[in-house]
Amino acid sequence: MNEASYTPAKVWKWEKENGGKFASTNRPTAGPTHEKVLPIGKHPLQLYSLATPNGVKVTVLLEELLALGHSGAEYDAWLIEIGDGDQFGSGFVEVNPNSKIPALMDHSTPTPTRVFESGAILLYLAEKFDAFLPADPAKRAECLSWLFWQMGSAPYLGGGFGHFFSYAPDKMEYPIDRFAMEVKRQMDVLDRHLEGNRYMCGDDYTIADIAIWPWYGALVQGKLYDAGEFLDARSYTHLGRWTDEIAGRAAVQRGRMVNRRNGPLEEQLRERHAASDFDTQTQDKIEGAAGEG
Ligand SMILES: N[C@@H](CCC(=O)N[C@@H](CS)C(=O)NCC(=O)O)C(=O)O
Repeated sequence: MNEASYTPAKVWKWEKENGGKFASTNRPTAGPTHEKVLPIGKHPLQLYSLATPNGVKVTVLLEELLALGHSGAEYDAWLIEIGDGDQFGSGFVEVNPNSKIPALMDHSTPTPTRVFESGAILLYLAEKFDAFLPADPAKRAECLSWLFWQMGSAPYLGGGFGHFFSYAPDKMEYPIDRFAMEVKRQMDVLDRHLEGNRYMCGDDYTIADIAIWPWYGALVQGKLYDAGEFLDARSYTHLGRWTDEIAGRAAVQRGRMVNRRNGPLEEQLRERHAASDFDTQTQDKIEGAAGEG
């Protein structure tokens, strides 16, 4: 496809073979494509997810809640393979009609409660356990402002910059340039704010940090779209300081392993059903045991 020669048709039609990563799963319609019942484990919270930045937000918060001693935050994390279309199974669509991970079912309520959209899940869990969300109205407003800033901003980073820089079949200057400019502006917003604040909402680590770190922290660490150098991400030094501090938290290190399908095998805990799984069920151990048999 040559961007300069493209004239849109009068009415858009779905060309299934438009190329690019995810071309086989992306489609212009909603609803289930096949029947599939979701598994339910023994814990109150059932998470259906994958360790993309949006998925990692939730597993980090759950691990942080457990680290604080909230045993009600025990969870089963089931793997949803979005590349295989699991998000279009009937059971998943019942939990999230928008067919995107992460999706959560809370079985501790009188009737099970479904929650979808990572921001809604973070807020639901923070309110349920009264943690990582300030009680003071002004601080709470600041925290929610940054939480919703992330929800509105990350699509320009992922769906805009990431898509055209990394996934599109051709490298096209116009969209890459436009979205790189916006992502650099967003990093500057964060950098200026973090110059005077330890965390996004001041002295306390909150769900705003938990939402923003998996996207913008990963970018600074060079783990997202291999774009750290292109965007000169390490030049945002306050953002870098915040990134490194959060990366050092034990719960963050555990959370980013859950439902992971890429990277070193010892960092992949594809499903999580117990705290001990981090010691016994990582992919290096599972494949090692299979090799011995
Ligand atoms: N706004 C949503 C975005 C969720 C989202 O985009 N999830 C992606 C993975 S990061 C997904 O499930 N994609 C599958 C698809 O689009 O079919 C949230 O924050 O939860």
